[in-house]
Amino acid sequence: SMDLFTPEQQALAKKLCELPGTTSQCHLFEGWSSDPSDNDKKKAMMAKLEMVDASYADGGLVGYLSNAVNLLERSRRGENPLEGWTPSVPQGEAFEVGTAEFLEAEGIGLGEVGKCGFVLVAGGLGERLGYGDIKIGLPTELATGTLYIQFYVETILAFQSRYAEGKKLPLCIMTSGDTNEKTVALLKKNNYFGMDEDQITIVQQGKGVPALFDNDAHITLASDDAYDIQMKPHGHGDIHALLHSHNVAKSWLEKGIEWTVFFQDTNGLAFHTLALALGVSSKRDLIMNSITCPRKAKQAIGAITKLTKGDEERTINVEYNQLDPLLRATGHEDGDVNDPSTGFSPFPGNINQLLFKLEPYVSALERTNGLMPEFVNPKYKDEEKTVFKKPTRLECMMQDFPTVLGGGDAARVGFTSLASELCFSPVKNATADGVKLQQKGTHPGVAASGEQDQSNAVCEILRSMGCVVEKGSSVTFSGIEVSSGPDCVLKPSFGACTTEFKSKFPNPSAIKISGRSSLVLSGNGLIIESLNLDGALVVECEDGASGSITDLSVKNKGWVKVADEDSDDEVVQMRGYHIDKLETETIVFKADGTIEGGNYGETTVADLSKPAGGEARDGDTLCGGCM
Ligand code: UGB
Repeated sequence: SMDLFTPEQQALAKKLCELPGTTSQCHLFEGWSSDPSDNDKKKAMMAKLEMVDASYADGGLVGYLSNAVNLLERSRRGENPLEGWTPSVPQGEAFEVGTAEFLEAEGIGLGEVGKCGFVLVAGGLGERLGYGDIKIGLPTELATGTLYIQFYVETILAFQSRYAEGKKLPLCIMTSGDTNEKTVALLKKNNYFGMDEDQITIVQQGKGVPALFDNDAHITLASDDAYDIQMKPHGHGDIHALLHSHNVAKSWLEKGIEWTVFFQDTNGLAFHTLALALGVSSKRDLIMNSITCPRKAKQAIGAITKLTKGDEERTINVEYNQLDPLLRATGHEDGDVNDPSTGFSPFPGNINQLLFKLEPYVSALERTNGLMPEFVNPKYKDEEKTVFKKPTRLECMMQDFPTVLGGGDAARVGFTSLASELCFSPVKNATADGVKLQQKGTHPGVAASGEQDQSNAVCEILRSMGCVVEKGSSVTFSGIEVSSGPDCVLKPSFGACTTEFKSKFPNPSAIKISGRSSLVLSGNGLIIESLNLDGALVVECEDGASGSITDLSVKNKGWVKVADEDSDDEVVQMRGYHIDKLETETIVFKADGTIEGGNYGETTVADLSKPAGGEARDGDTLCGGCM
C-alpha cells in the first residue's frame, strides 16, 4: 500500500524504521491493519509525522529522536547537567521603588521605551490553573474587567503614544496548537484592542514534540488510536527559533527597534519594571537582562545564578528543581535555603521577564538559529530507571539564552531586581493549590492574588510618592487570604510607571485613599491634584481632553467583595468572590471640554484662565480643558 504515500513520506517512514538497533521506530506501523478503510487514517498519521519532521529545527524527527536517546541516557545515568559548574550569587542591580536611584534608572529607561518590541509567550495551556480557556483572556481584575491581553496592548499603546514619536511598537505573540485559534479569535473579536492589525505578529509553536515512552525514545501512540501519535509541548524556549525563522526579530531591527522584552501570559505587574530595566540595560550595556524578585527558598521559580567552570563564566537561570542538588553538590550542605538575615534565598528569583538588546540578540539568532539547549525530565517507575511513569519529551526554556552567548558577550548578562509585590504576580495555580502554597508562606499565584497584587503594587507606588493610602483589612475567600482593598486601577492611558504616576499626582500629600476605597483612573490628560476618597471613584479623561481633580472629597458606599464560591462564572468561581458596585462617583472629562458627573451634578466647565496644578480654586472641584 506504499502508493498511498508521497515519496517523501515513504522515505521518512523508512528512515524511522531503519534507526539503529533498539531505537528503530517500526512499532509505529506494526499495528496497521490491511483493511483499506483505514487508509485515510494511515495518510493522516504520515502527514502528522511529516509535520513533526518539518517543525523540529534541529534535524527533523530523526534529530529529535537522536537528541532524546542521548539525553535519556544521561538522565538514566543520573548525570547532573550542571556538573562541573560552581554556583555563586551574581551581580545585578536591586532597587526600591521610588528612590533616587530607581527614578534615575527609570528616567534613562523612559528614553528607550519607545524603541521596544514586545514578545508575549502565550502557548502554555495553564494546566495548573485548570481554566478551560486561554489565560490571556482572563480578567486582570474585576474592578474594570480588563483582560490580560487587553492590559498588555493598552500599556504598549500608552508607551507608544508617549514615547515612540509616531512609530508603531510591534507585538509578537507566541501561541501553540492549544492556544492559537482562541488567541486569534479573541484579538479579532476585540479589534486587536486598539492596535493596528499589522502591529501584531503571531508565531505558533509546532504542535509540540512526540511523547516518548522509553529510554530508546520510542514514540508513543495515542492510547485510543493506532494511527495517531501523542504530542507534548516543547516549552517556551521555542520562542527564539520562531523569532528567527519568521524573521520577526530581524525585521524589527531593520525598522529601528532597539530592544525586545519577553513577558508571560498572566502577570499584571509586568510593565512596572520595563523602564527601570531598560535604564539598567542601557547603563550597563547588557545584551540580556532578567527581571527578578527576591526568591523564597524552594519557591517554584528559577534562580538567577552565576556559574563558573575554569575560565568560563555565565549568569543564567537555574531551574528550581536543579538548584538544590547543584548547591548540595558544591559544598552548600543545606541546599536551597533562605539567608536567615533576609528571609530570602540569596539567589534572585527569575520571573521570566527578559529584556534583550535587539542587535546582539539578532546576531546570536543568526549564529544559532535560536535553538536552546534541551532537557528531559522523566519520572521513573523503577530504580534501574528503565520504565517511565508516563511518557516524557524533550523541552527547552527561553531563559537559557545565555548558553548561546560566547566570549565577551557572556559577561553582558545581568538582572534587575525589585520587590515581588511590584513586579510579579502570575495567575498559575488552582485555588486549592494556592491555599497550600500560602499556608507554607509562598506566593499562591492564583486569580485572587493576581488581582489584589495589581492593586497593591499601585498603592505601594503611591505610598512611596507620599500619598496617604490606607491598608484594607485582610479577607479570605475560598481559603485564599487577600487584602480587602483599596482597589486602585490606574489604566495605562493615565500612567504606566512610577515616574509617570509622579507627574499625575503632583501634590501627593494631598491624596488620601481609605482602605475600603476603589479608584479607577484613565486618560493621559488627567491630573489628580487633591483628593480625599472613601468609597468608589471612577475618573475618565477622554482622548484629547484634559482635566484635573482638585479638592475632591468622595464618600459613598463604594464597592465590596462578596463571597461567591460556587458561581457558574469560572472567573468569579476561581476567586471565590464577585464585586458588588454599591455606589460610584463617576466623572468624565470629555473631549469637547465638558465634564460629566462630579459633586455638582451639573456639567461644570472649568475656569480656563487658571493653569492646572496651581493654587486651589474656591469651591472648585473639577477643572477641565485647562492644561
Ligand atoms: N509557555 C509557552 O508559550 N509555551 C510553552 O510550551 C510553555 C509555556 P509556565 P514554567 O515565572 O513562575 C517558568 O508553565 O515553565 C508560556 C520558568 O521556567 O507558567 O513552569 C506560558 O504560556 C521558571 O524559572 O512556567 O516556569 C507562560 O506565559 C519561573 O520563572 C510562560 O511560558 C516560572 O516560569 C511560562 O510558562 C515563573
